[in-house]
Amino acid sequence: MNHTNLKTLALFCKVVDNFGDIGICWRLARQLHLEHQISVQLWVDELLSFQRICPEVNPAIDQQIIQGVDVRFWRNQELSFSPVDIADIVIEFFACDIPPSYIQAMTACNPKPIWFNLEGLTAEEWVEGCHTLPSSHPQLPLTKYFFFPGFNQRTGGLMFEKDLDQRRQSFVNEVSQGHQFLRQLGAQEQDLNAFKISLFCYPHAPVSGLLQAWSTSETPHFCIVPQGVAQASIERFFGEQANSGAILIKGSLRLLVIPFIPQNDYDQLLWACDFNFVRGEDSFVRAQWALRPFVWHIYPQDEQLHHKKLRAFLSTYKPASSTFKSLNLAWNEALQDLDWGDAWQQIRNECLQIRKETEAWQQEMHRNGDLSANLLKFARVLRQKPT
Ligand code: TRH
Repeated sequence: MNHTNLKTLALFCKVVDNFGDIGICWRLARQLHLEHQISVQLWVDELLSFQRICPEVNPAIDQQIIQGVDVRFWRNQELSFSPVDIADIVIEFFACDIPPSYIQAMTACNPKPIWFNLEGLTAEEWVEGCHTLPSSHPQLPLTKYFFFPGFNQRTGGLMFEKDLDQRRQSFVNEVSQGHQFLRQLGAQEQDLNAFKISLFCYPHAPVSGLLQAWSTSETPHFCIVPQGVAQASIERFFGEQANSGAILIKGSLRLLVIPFIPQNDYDQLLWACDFNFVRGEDSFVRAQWALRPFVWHIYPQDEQLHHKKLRAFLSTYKPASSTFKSLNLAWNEALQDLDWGDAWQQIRNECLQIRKETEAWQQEMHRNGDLSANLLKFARVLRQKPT
């Protein structure tokens, strides 16, 4: 038997909240299947959120093949498994507890599956010491390995598809393609030449200062917001309802509310805009691949832990603009009293420079290797190790 022959993988995803958990797992599952010919089972405990980012998902069925990935509804912890069901590689995302019967069946496999806990992304230094660390099961003869995404070679890197940059480049080189994409979302002709912004943030983002800056700007601004995002703040600012399809207008600002769009389309939205507001983990990484300036709304944590994470990222990230840093800090309430109008004017002047520096950042990140390839490489090393 060829012990390096790892062909099957089970990825367990608990949707804790929002879309990042399934967003990341779906991306990883597709990439492992498409680029590495791995047969992937994706176990998800909540199919409705999945359907929002992938409309092919039918939330009413327990097992379906989507884009080559075997999607299974993770109904409960009582699901029963035997050794033949167990994949060569098992990933639990964000330390979700996989079903006890699955773990029990893992012990009966020979060789035992390679078991990972895929963790969340942070630029903090401590992850370098924890990445790939083994953790023995307290009772069973099984070892689980921590795998951390990250921004340098001492981590698992970031996810990027092989053809991503080529797809992005052909999209941005063909201006009409971007315009056509925006028209389909509901943009009108005058919006296509405005300064285009996509807005994806948590409800507590201090949106009004920026809406004010855009509406009083000397140049036209066009903002695209998925329905439900910052809805209360937007409605307060415009004094109108912000339902899907609405175009809200104030001064130089036109704001279009769109429905949630499929994950691949969301990439195109990032490419089609001049500036992106992103959040969480997955859209934050995709904004970096879009090579546009962005502002990151980090997922809030107790005791302001997220401010530490934000600062760690800002000191790692290549573009040196101090306005970029202030905007990101203020957007996350880690900096008070920012003059949004001045800061916006300033960042607009720096956009070209930031774009250039972002390209260098992207090349550096790509040199760390793609997360899915790094994970498989490490799994193969583990499989060759004598047990
Ligand atoms: O939705 P998020 O805030 O997700 C998460 C979760 O809160 C998670 O629990 C937490 O651990 C993590 O953040 C840090 O943001 P994120 O990560 O950007 O995920 C959003 C996903 O939704 C991403 O894959 C892009 C996708 N998306 C679409 O497919 N269509 C859309 O219209 C939009 C706006 C996003």
